[in-house]
Amino acid sequence: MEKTFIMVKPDGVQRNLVGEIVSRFEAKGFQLVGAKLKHIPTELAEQHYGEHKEKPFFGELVDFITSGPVFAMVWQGENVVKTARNMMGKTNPGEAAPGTIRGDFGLTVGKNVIHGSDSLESAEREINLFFNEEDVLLYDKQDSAWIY
Ligand code: RTP
Ligand code: MG
Repeated sequence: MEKTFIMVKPDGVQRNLVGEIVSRFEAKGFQLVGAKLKHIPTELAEQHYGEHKEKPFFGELVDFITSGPVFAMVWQGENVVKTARNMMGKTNPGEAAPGTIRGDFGLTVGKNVIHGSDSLESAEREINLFFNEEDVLLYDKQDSAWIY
């Protein structure tokens, strides 16, 4: 089953948006299979955003993403990579549609609340950067006495 890497950025954690964002992915029907609060070391931030290392905003991006804890997650479900990107909205919150996470909660491109993998290849790379294999839990939804 397809998986993607989603992360509430430091601004989202500071603004108490973790629960709201988790709720949106749960309500959509995706399954949470990995999660942790993490203060990203600079080296990991530079690896994660390696594709942007020549961009003028790279230093600012790394400073921001390492400025406080992020909430890193792995979500699973059909077409989750693309659907999650749609739920996040455009990179610049000023252009992101209302109803999307960035459209509803973001103001500036530098602090846009959430990260999500942009392809299947990125998802695999990013999940491996942030999670050990044993910390991604594959489990069935159970129809048992304790779900009510
Ligand atoms: P992300 O990787 O964080 O999920 O965002 P994205 O795919 O929508 O956008 P991407 O092009 O990968 O850019 C990564 C992050 O860099 C910051 N950025 N700043 N100042 C600027 O012009 C600028 N452009 C991009 C954003 O915070 C973006 O999320
Ligand atoms: Mg990106």
